[in-house]
Amino acid sequence: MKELRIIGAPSDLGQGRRGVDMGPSAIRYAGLREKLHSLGCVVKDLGNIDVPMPEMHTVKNEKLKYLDEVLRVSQDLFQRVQSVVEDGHIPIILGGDHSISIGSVAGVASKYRNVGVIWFDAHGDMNTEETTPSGNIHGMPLAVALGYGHQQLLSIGGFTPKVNPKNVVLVGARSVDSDEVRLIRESGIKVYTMAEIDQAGMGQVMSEAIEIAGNGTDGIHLSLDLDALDPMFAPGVGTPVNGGVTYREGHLAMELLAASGRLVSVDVVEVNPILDNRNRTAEMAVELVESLFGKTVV
Ligand code: EXY
Ligand code: MN
Ligand code: MN
Ligand code: MN
Repeated sequence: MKELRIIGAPSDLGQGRRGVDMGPSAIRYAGLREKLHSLGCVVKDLGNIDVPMPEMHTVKNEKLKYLDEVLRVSQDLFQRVQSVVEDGHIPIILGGDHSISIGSVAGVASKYRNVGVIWFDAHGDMNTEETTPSGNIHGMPLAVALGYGHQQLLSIGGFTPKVNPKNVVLVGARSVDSDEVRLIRESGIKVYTMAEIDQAGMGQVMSEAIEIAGNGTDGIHLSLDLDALDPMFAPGVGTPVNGGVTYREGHLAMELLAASGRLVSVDVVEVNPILDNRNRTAEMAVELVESLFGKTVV
């Protein structure tokens, strides 16, 4: 029976909207550990990694905001996640913005050198310092995992790339920058935009995504960005985009992943309780993770 390990990564350094550093607390407040325990999971909460407080007005790297601090968070999270997967446990990494996946994917891939990835996101997260429109590193973690971007970000974990593009699937995309599109096409990853989900249905899309990320790999890392959900169901995110995944589509995706038995790790990112009312986005996140670990309606 695989055991679950919760790791909080309360970083808002990858983007400009304060509050997402409280994501781990909001998710814990929504009862993540207790609900997984009541599903029969063995779950331990390992607490949070340290996140540095940047000095005021220290714009060292014009292009990449808070680069030095993001590097420290990534290295620390890499080590924490690596020790959990080395123990044979499943890490549940709580963001924090999506830049934390630079460290989490490195930690997972250090053990599972042939890990597949399902990137559940409204965005491409495939920008580099050449293409970024914002300088926010939370728009870059998938590019970094694939070996594109700033050398210091790629060097986290001591190896690059972290993943093979033929086993990487982006699901839910509906807000991708024009320069990002070129890199996405060049990289060779598989993309299911909301249009494909509308046409084929989430069931078909996720079955294909699980096949792509899970066939012939060491397992699947799910990077769950709550902004993949329609803002109706996950309003408390820093970069909301209308026309997203519905409540049931989100659960179906998690239920199919649970049934596949191929999950080895999961990020849960971009929950910003300051932008929410009544903690709905964190509660949505917890519900999805419950479905990911086997909660069924029956
Ligand atoms: N593509 C835009 C940028 O790079 O700034 C927006 C990125 C949003 C990223 C969120 C985490 O998914
Ligand atoms: Mn153990
Ligand atoms: Mn993202
Ligand atoms: Mn996103």
